[in-house]
Amino acid sequence: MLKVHGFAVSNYHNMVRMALMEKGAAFETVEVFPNQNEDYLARSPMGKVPCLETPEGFIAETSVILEYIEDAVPGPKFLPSDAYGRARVRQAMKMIELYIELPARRLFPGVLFGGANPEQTVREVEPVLRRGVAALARTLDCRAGVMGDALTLADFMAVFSFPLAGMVAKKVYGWNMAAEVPGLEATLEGLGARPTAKQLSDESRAGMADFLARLKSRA
Ligand SMILES: N[C@@H](CCC(=O)N[C@@H](CS)C(=O)NCC(=O)O)C(=O)O
Repeated sequence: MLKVHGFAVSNYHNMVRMALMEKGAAFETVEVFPNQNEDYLARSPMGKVPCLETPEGFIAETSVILEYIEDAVPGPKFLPSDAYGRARVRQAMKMIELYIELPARRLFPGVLFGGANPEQTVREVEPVLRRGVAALARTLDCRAGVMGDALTLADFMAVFSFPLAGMVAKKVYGWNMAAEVPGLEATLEGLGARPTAKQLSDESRAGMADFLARLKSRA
């Protein structure tokens, strides 16, 4: 059986788990936190979370894991059947990761983890996020999903990436990021109300206190 290694508060971990849940797949979750132990590095070469344990071995990197799930797990399809449609979904996934998730993450320490964000980081991240959001406004097609009416792999990234990045942008810049992408707020609301996303968000909220205590004990 597939096993997802990660922890409940990780939005990347939840993207993977949502894809498996939406496929209707049976899988196990193994609680692991990012680490640099040799045995974990053999599974996830950067020591990051999540990684997926398959019958043939381990796979790391969320977007790659999502593609593996799409290829290997029976159930509903989350990529269009035509090459251009698939490429458009992959473009959205890459853009969400590179231009929303990664810059927003630079502000997590000050907003989510009880630390402080250096002024320079705060200054650097804003134009990057604004450019990313403007680019996504040109790219996404927000209806039931972020790339049209069908649920796609891009939705599993969007539903865990945008709300957290949006919360950070609101707190640091007083900026309602999602409002700048036509239809995105309603789409995220619909995606977030899916039983799979709701369950994972509830688990993430429930795990937050423990996670913060863990960070504090390691500081
Ligand atoms: N590029 C990785 C990023 C995953 C990632 O950054 N996960 C976080 C937890 S949410 C992590 O492991 N952080 C520890 C680190 O960056 O070393 C992916 O797509 O899976």
